[in-house]
Amino acid sequence: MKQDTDFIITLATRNEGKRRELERWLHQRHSPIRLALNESVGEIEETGSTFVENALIKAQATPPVVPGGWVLAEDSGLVVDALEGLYGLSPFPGLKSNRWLTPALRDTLLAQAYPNRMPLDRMTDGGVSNTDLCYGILTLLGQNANRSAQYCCGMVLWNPADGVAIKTMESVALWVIEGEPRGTHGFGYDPIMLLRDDRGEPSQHTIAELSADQKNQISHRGKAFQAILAALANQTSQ
Ligand code: ITT
Repeated sequence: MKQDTDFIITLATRNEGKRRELERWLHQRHSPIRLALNESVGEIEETGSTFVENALIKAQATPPVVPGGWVLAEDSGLVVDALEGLYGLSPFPGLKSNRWLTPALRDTLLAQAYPNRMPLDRMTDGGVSNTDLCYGILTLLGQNANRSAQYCCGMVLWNPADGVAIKTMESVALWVIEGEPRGTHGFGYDPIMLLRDDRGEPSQHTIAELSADQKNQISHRGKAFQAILAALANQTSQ
């Protein structure tokens, strides 16, 4: 990185939660890198068969806001071991974490289990809320004792000027709670997810009950960003 403009990386996402987490991650580390959004990019069809393939598709569909600059994209999702193969998704919900629950399926699945569930929060592109997605997973798991899960993140840093792509894939081990979603931080499935330590023991608090800094220290996204920036530093120092 030689010029000031090289410190601006264009972030290819429409998800506010992801943007907030990555900016906070850079801020905590006093990094000179700044993230910019390219507001002119609409929804990008995710047609890949892996998280990394989808991240590359998003990166390549997003022109950098700085000529010659890098573009960062990630595709992430939840994997629930006991629900493997459900609705033809392997892993489940995997690449479809944001889209597996249609409004019709939500109404069938949740009407009986949670007739008095909380009002809708942020709507996903699929027309259901993050709260619905959480209740959907809880309903499908029911009393199942196997509550093992992972967050996965495929991340790509892409330079359209020279066609270079730096790629990584990271995950963190989780455990799905029993009972009601808890916590207001983070986004997506965080209110129903506990972290697991090295011995596989679930934490006491859900990820949505952690502060932004605490989540950033352990998140799949933070781990992926760390690996990408290390590879970039390695490349630019050669
Ligand atoms: P972009 O494609 O615009 O980046 P998106 O929300 O559609 O935004 P993905 O296709 O990568 O992003 O879907 C990821 C979904 O997986 C996300 O919307 C959440 O439901 C879930 N997810 C991923 N990371 C998460 C996290 O850190 N905490 C909670 N849920 C997460």
